[in-house]
Amino acid sequence: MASQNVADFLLQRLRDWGVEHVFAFPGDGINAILAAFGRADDHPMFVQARHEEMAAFEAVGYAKFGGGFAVCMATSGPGAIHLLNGLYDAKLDHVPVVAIVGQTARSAMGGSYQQEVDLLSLYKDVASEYVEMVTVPEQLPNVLDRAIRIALAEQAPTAIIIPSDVQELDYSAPTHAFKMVPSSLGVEWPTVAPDDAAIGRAAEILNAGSKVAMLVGSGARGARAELEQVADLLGAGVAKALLGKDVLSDELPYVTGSIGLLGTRPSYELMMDCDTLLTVGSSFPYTQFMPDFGQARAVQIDVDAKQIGMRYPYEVNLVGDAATTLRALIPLLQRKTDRGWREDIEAKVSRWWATMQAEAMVDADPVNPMRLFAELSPRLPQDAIVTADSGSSANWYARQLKFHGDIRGSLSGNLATMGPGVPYGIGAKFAHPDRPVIVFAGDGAMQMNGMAELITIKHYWQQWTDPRLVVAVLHNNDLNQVTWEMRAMEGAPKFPESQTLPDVSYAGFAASLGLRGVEIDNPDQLAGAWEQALSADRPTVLDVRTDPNVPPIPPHATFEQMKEAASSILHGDEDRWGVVKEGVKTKMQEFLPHRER
Ligand SMILES: Cc1ncc(C[n+]2csc(CCOP(=O)(O)OP(=O)(O)O)c2C)c(N)n1
Ligand SMILES: [Mg+2]
Repeated sequence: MASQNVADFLLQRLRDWGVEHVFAFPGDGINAILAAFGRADDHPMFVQARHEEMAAFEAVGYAKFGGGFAVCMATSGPGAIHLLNGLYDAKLDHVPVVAIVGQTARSAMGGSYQQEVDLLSLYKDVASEYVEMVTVPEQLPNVLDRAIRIALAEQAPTAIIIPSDVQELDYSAPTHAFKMVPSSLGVEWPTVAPDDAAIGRAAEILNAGSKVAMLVGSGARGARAELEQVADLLGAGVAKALLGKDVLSDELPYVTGSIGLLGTRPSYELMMDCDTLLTVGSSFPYTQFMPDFGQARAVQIDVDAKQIGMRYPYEVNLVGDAATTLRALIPLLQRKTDRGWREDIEAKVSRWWATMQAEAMVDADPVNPMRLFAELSPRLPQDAIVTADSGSSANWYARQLKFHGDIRGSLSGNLATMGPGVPYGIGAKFAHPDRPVIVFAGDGAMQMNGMAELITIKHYWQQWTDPRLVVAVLHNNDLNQVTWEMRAMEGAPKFPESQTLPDVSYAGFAASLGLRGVEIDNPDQLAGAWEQALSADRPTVLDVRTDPNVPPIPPHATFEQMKEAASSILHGDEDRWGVVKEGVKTKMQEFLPHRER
């Protein structure tokens, strides 16, 4: 057998771990690995992004929707630096991503050499769970295997750095000798079962309450039946953290939807009025949307002891797998006989959905962005995967879309970075080429990253068994989410120099790539546009002229606060901002009646 170099072994080991795709961009720091991809007939597949940050986002999307871990790769220096934002997205949302990066040759290291960056120091924070440089071949299996196992065990990004000359060395395995560290493949995970006594104490608290609220997050994924049973026994309402939007169906009448600034009024009231709180698999950070201290007795369930016990003064912090822990709890729970609390929640939820529908139907200039989402909602395929970028679309994703069935959805929850919408969609397509994927992205996010990644879509879509990938662009010529944050939090008017975007035709750009590009400037086009995009034979870009004056009203805003906000916008520097303010004020007043209570 021809001798195998380190790069060949690296790819061999990735294949042994079942890795099918590597999201990457080339450079001479990884040239030997590229050559190895060639010798291996592109197995695993080298998925070429336009930019290393996009490669990292694609890996995050792939792991979020595909399960397991994902691999991204970049060259030394600039390539490794470009990966960082995507890797931080993985770190903050607890996603296992293994980054493999090149480094200058060992002979040059420490010589202030071209493209030489101290990558161990640079990656120390983002890959704090594990980052290691491979300097001799015998190290490789152990370092790679650990990077993978630790990424999975800690649900975190890890990184391995391989100097370019090491990649070219003949591979030699660790031997049965002093200072050699052999390694093996695979890992079998335990089910983390809760402690019996703690389950008893948790049940006592949950049985004692009469107004139970549940808060579920992405850590509760896979525990759908158990959550439904517990909610039924406790007569509880269930609010969902943004990353857990797909863990429980919005068709259940007691599911109050998203929580927080992007959340719903029934979730807000659920938390404000409850006397008992059960949190499962969520570390939703915003205390002001949680019950007041001393108001509720609370129990938290989380599989990760490092994440438990924060955010609220919980009485019992139960470490355990969500489904297993809930199953242990169920026999000890007494069914609440008074269903008044539950009935009240259900009435609020049904009123709220009607409010959302009414808000989506308010006329705007030209298209109300909420209507874009509202028209999709009833047309969402049962197996759809939905992503949203950071921007105003995150509000409408959270509030307007009714998830049900096996629909999956995600966004950059904790880093809240701009730019992952389209690359997450691409990652989703590689993880599930047979499922339709829908991306919502602002025009700012498209100009930052999304347009370049449409080129990646052009490059690969014909390989996907289901060609449906819809990118809906909220074309408002504004960095709208920040414009609204400035209005609401700074009381400041829009500053066009920072907020207004140059006008670009997203449909035209898509068409130039051979994708479907559809311009929409009339809300009556939306229904048909979704239907066509969801039955098209290729990816579609919906270029929707949305109105930047439609306010993302927070769930807890009262009618009075809304009126005040509208008037404070009006009483600024008329000369410069008058036209915009007039439009905003009128629009806000149109929304007020729907929030009156
Ligand atoms: C990398 C990065 N830069 C800046 C921000 C701050 N930010 C959050 S949303 C937003 C505006 C997004 O604008 P756009 O994509 O056009 O969406 P819109 O809100 O207009 O729908 C900005 C600048 C961020 N979250 N991430
Ligand atoms: Mg915008």
